[in-house]
Amino acid sequence: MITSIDSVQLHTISLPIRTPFTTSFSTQTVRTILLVELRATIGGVSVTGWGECVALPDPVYSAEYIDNAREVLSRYLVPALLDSQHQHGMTAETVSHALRHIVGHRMAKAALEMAVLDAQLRASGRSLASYLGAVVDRVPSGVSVGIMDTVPELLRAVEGYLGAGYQRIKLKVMPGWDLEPVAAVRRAFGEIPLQVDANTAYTLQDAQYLRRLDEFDLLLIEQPLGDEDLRQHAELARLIATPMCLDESIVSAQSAADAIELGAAAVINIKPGRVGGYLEARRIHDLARAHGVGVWCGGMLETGLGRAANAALAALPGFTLTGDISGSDRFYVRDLTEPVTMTDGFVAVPSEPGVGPVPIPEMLADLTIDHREVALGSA
Ligand code: OSB
Ligand code: MG
Repeated sequence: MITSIDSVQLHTISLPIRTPFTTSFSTQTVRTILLVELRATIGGVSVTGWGECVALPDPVYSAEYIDNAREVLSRYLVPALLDSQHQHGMTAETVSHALRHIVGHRMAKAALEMAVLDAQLRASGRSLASYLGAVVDRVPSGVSVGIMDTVPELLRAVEGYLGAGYQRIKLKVMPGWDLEPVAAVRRAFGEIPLQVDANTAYTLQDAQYLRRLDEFDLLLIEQPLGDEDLRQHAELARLIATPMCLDESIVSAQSAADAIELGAAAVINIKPGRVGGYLEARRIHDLARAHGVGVWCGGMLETGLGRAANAALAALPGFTLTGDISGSDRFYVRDLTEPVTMTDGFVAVPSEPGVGPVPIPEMLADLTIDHREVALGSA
């Protein structure tokens, strides 16, 4: 039980990205990230927990965006958490319940829950991996490759990632950048594990066109249609042979259950931030596993904090597909934390207490573009 929440600070940092990362919805050249630093007293010990919010600067992947996450955290979520803590006490397991009357804002809620969970685990000396039920000490590492200006440029990038040891390549696609780059990568590199991600760029009218991807023997196609198009995804899944994987559409265990029941998802990309936190992510894992639906852990260009936490989640037994858990150097020359490294195609699952890594104070100071302490008031 958490005795008291002593302070909550919101840090916004700006991390330069090595090379621009283009998806069907945007090009990122820096990763602006909101972090939650929570100090609490637990069993007489003062501990600090860190949470990383995966929201992007603009509402182009999800409705949430960084400025709105900062606002909802300071104005609603942190006060609601304090209020609940004063009335009923609190553990990481009760955070989502304490915040349930605030509609939506799952990425902001996930960051706060992650900070509480990190603090709680640090106080008890337990790792996130052990807490979640990890069964392996390293996870296979896949890489998400952005949309490029030319096919030769893409082939050079893929060659570099394969040479570095990445075990699976995911190509970002969109209308105008789909069959040709996929065919070129297949031709150049043979039977490598390959999949594509459209980030909602198509409609069901493209079904016959998307069927032409079947000949490339892809592991899956990720989120070809809109985030609310569950029924259409089910229909598309019946029209094409490539396994259907959902990302944006899955925002909770409930939507995962619906997608599975409808036949809209043969595979699920689990992103803890998108679904409200690591605990809901584990529920989706459990549900999918019970239904024989494979899951893998997605990424949102996390710093070492979120990257290490994702590696812990991906160590659960239902994560049967290689996730987007790359080394820090996939995106960052210097990470906020000690870098997460990919070795021989694997990322190690941290065994230190809590999430594992913590921000390097000098890096945090150098990268910070906004810092505020949430007024805890007298609740
Ligand atoms: O759709 O999986 C996605 C990055 C930002 C937003 C959405 C997505 C992605 C990625 C990158 O594909 C995954 C990573 O962090 O390596
Ligand atoms: Mg995706």
